[in-house]
Amino acid sequence: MKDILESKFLKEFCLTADNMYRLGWDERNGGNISLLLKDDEVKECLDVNKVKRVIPLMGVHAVDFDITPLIGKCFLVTGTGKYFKNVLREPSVNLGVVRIREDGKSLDLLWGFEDGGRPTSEFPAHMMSHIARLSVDPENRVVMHCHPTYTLAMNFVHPLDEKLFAKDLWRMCTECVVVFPDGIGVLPWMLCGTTEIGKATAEKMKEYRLVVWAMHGIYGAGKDLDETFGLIETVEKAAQIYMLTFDKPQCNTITDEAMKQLVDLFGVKVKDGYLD
Ligand code: 2HA
Ligand code: ZN
Repeated sequence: MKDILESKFLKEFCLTADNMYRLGWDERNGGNISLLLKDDEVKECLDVNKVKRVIPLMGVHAVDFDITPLIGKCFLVTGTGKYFKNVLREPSVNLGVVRIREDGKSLDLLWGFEDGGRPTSEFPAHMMSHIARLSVDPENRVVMHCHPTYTLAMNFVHPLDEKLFAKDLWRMCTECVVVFPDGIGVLPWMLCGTTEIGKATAEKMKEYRLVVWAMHGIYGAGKDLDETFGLIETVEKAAQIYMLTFDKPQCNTITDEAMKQLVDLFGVKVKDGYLD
C-alpha cells in the first residue's frame, strides 16, 4: 500500500495550508480546510476497514443538521486548535482522514490526529457547505476557511451589501469579474462554530462559491485545492487594492462596460443584475 505521506492529495493539502499560513491568512489556529476524497485515493493508501478511533460528529453541541448525503464519504480535514504553521511539518498530528458513519452522528478516524485530536470546530459548517455545493456542482470537493487580512479590513470600511461588495472587488483587478462572476455572499457577524452559522453559510453556498463572514474571514469552495485557493487569493488581492486606494482621490476605474467585454471574451455568466 502506498504511504499516505507520498500521496498527491496529502502533499497538495499540506502545501496549500503552508501557503495560506505564509500569506498571513491563518494566524494561530485560524482557518480550516476539508477535502472530499475520492474512493480510489483513499483505498490506495489506507485500509478502509481499519478504524483507529470513533469520534463524535459534534464537539460540544448536539447534532442538529442532516449529514445523510455524506454518509460513507471520507474527508481530509484540519484539526481543531491546530496551527496551519505546523501542518507541513507534522501532517499526521494536525490533519485527519475521517469517514462519516452510518448513524450520521459520528466519524471513523482512518488516519491522523495522532495526539488524540479531532476535526475543526467548523466541521458542521464545512459539511453543510459540501452538501450545498454538491447539490449545485457534483465536482465540488473543497471547502476552505481563512482570515485574509485585507478582506477582513474591508469589512470594517465597506458596506456589507453583497452587490456593492462584489462590484467594488470586481473593479479592483481586471480579472476579478472572470474569476468570481457569480459574486460573493456576505453574512453579518455571527457566532462561529455553531450550526446557525453553518446553515447560513450553506444557504449562501447554493448561490456563491465565496462567502464572507463579516469581521471574521471568508469561506471558499471549489473542485480542487488550487481552484479554491485561487478564488480566495483573487478576492484578497482585490481587497488589498481596495484598501490601498479607497480613501484616496479616484481618477480611473474599470467600468461596467469594460467588465461586460471581459465576461463576453471569457464566456462566463455574470450574476444577473450586477452589470448595468
Ligand atoms: O478554526 O478559524 O472560525 C479556527 C477558526 C474558526
Ligand atoms: Zn475562522
